[in-house]
Amino acid sequence: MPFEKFHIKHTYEPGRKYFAVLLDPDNVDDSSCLQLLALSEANPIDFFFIGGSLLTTDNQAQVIRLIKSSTDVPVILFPGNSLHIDTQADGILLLSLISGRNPDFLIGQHVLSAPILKASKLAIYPTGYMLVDSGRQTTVSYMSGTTPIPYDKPAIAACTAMAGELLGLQYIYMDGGSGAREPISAEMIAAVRAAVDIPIIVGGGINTAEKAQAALTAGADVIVVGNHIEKNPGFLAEVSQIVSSFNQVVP
Ligand code: 1GP
Repeated sequence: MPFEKFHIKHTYEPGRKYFAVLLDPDNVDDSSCLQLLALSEANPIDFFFIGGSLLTTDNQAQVIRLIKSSTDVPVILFPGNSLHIDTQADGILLLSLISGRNPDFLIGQHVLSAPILKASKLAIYPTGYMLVDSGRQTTVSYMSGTTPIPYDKPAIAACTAMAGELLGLQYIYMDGGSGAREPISAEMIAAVRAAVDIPIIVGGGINTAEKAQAALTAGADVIVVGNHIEKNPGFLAEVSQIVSSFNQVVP
């Protein structure tokens, strides 16, 4: 079952919603990290995702160390490439960029990573990563040299997710890219939800309570928020509350 390698409280339950806070190691320092850790004590979150498509500092190891020494919230790598693996983390989203046609991000980086991952204790989450156009080029589309799925083409997203599921991938991550102008549409999330049975992670441009709510209502199992929490840490508490209210109605 998804996420089962984590401690029992994080065992995946269908219908339950999850909240991941994404930290880009280039954008946080010890003090902002400690502030978010304190907030996450009072306002439960399910995961810290750590990473970015381009890292320009060597801060990632320190961020992971700090989180691991302060909380038992699982730390999941969200790597831009095989250089971003850090075995201090609990797990890794092993992303195959299935919306793109760049072999390096479909299999190339994975070949480089395989021996390190196999020898590590990291929990591996094989994930079909789908970039969706958000109105402007994002770092990830540029860095990966791939064309995102058009914003208003839910059928393409649904067929791509289906193909990922049929290939054996265990999660779908729909991403508008960090700081996306618009989050992925509810229509596209619902189309992917109807097309696959595996958990769906949704991120990119979620910067209001309404947008978080809309993604969850449309069928996201996990929502990821990065940018807006970096700028406005109090948003962590807001999203935590929304996710909890969804989970209160789970039978
Ligand atoms: C980006 O999905 C993540 O890859 C989160 O996006 O930074 O816009 O919240 P934001």
